[in-house]
Amino acid sequence: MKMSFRWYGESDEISLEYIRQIPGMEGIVTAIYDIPVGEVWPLEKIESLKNTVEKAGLEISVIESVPVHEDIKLGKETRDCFIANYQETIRNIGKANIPVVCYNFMPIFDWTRTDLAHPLEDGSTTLIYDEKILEKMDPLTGELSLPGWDSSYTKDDLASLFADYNNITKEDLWDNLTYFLQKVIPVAKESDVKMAIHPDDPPWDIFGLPRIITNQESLERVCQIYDSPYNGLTMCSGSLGASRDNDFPAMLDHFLAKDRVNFIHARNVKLVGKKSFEEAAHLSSKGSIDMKAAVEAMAKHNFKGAVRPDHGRNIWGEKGRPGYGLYDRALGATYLLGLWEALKKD
Ligand code: DNO
Repeated sequence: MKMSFRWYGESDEISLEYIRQIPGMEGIVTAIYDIPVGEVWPLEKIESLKNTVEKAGLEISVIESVPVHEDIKLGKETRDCFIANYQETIRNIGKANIPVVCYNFMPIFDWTRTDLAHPLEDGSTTLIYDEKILEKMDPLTGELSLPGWDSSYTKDDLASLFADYNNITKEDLWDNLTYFLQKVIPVAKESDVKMAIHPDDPPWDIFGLPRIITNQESLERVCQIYDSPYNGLTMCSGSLGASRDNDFPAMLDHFLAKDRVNFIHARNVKLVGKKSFEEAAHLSSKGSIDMKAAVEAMAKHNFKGAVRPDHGRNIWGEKGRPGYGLYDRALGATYLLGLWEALKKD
């Protein structure tokens, strides 16, 4: 495994220098954040990002994410132009020799939580998802502050997007994903860039919007749409593990055996209800996911790709980007590397 760390570019409060000081850290997971969704990422910008990372003694192991324009997910006529731009971005990422691109196919909202700084009894704070609170949230009227979505949407943009999705069923979304993959994977193959779809987080419908990448069956279906290692998965323990129906280590083992895992996100969640959860420290004992079993699967298949410690709590007084502070993620990396070393030595 290649231990990697997400970095939000020059605006990130955590410097590349600090990231490099985490023992065993090799890769950076990042993106270009100032290009509007749907436009081409110019090669010069990608190369300049790459140089910045390499100057700091690290390398870019994954681009997370190249976002997919809503018109593609909605299957609008305008999608062909956005897909052509996406293909061009993948070609440019290939020219810069960056091996993996992570993306998702969630309608409008990316990862969603109901509280970004929930206090824990030890004085740290964490992200939580409480089903009852989510049911009362209305993205069209309330003031939403969600961690992982494009806050540039106005209320009117949102209302018209919601109206567009009114007519979209899950099967429509599958058709639109199929159309996208049929056009993008051949280009990814030519460019030697492995695509890695991220599961929906949480893995169920929210705000009445359909979500389809939620379990083993749906990941299988993605793989079958285009049977190639270039059409692969981001196995995210926290997203998939939020559903009681998913056995994350077993799923990871399954898709590693098929050589379809191109990227891994490792974090733990504590399930506190049927559809509610708290993000936990990475240790198995702190959450509901058996992280040792997950790393065992990686070791068994000798996974060579990038793994990043996903969200951390805010600890030691750190007030960072929700989920993306330095300390708890660094502890997570160390814990994962410890498990890996022990298993590899066995
Ligand atoms: C959350 C992340 C997601 C992820 C995207 C991938 O922390 O895992 O925002 O980057 O869904 O496209």
